[in-house]
Amino acid sequence: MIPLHYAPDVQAAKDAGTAIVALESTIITHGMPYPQNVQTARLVEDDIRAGGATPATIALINGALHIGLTDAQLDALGQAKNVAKLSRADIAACIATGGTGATTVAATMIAAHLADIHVFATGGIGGVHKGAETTFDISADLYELAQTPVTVVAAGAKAILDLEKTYEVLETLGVPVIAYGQDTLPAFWSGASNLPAPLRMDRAADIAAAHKMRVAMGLPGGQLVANPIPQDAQIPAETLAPIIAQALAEADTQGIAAKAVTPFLLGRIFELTDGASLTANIALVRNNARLAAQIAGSLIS
Ligand code: PSU
Ligand code: MN
Repeated sequence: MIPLHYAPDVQAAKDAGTAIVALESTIITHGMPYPQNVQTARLVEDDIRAGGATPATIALINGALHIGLTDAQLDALGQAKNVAKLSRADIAACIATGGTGATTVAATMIAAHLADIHVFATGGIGGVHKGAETTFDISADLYELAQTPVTVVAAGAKAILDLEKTYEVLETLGVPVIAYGQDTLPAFWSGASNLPAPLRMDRAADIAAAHKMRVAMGLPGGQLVANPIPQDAQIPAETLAPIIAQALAEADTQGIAAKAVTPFLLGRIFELTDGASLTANIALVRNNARLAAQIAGSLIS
């Protein structure tokens, strides 16, 4: 038996058949500093409620997969040090041994699917790291999108990545990448990249219809909805480029590898931008939560 624990409001939404949006916890434990991480997690949950859906933040606590966290659980997770970062490779072992950990995009998709939740909002997915031709560092998030039927709303892949290679891999894996309301793919902290979007949709209802059609056709996997950061919150890509380059160079010099790469880069970019990257990250996650609530609403109507 899989130890799935539903928060009371999530259970009530499941029973009533109303809209639910899943949220991940690695962004809380490894993506943002305390206390902004917990504050943001609560704001994002409120945004989803304001959009007419029920938020379900997912984490593993003492071997139980929690679908929806209490305020106390959220706060404890946000303050905890050395929390495990759980992806597809780790999640079953961690449950089986009674562990505690935060779920990445990949692990959150797995948990959301087990909980029969179809829409999930986050900041930016993992992808192909720069230099992957030597490191082979490609996020498990991409392969999860290819096999687990959850629509993930993100501001695209994080701009610390090789975006061109990331979208090539998604195309190879047959993952629909839908830019919301524009013809180019967004670039996380920046509204647009120079990459054309494979698909564009302007209405949440169309995204929901495409999700349903994939299920009806028996196509495995989910969809990536690439939702640009609100214009007034974005940081121009030219401003960020030298900062990202510096953070990448430092990661290389310090031998940062595997799971530590993304948290290290986000942390350094936060420091090098005097917190501006975090402000933008908060704005884009909230924007994704609002769109995800609309998609989840469209899916049930
Ligand atoms: N979105 C954010 N910040 C984050 C993440 C997403 O705004 O920190 C997390 C997600 O959990 C994603 C992970 O799955 O970063 C990517 O990690 P990696 O590159 O090691 O696969
Ligand atoms: Mn990696």
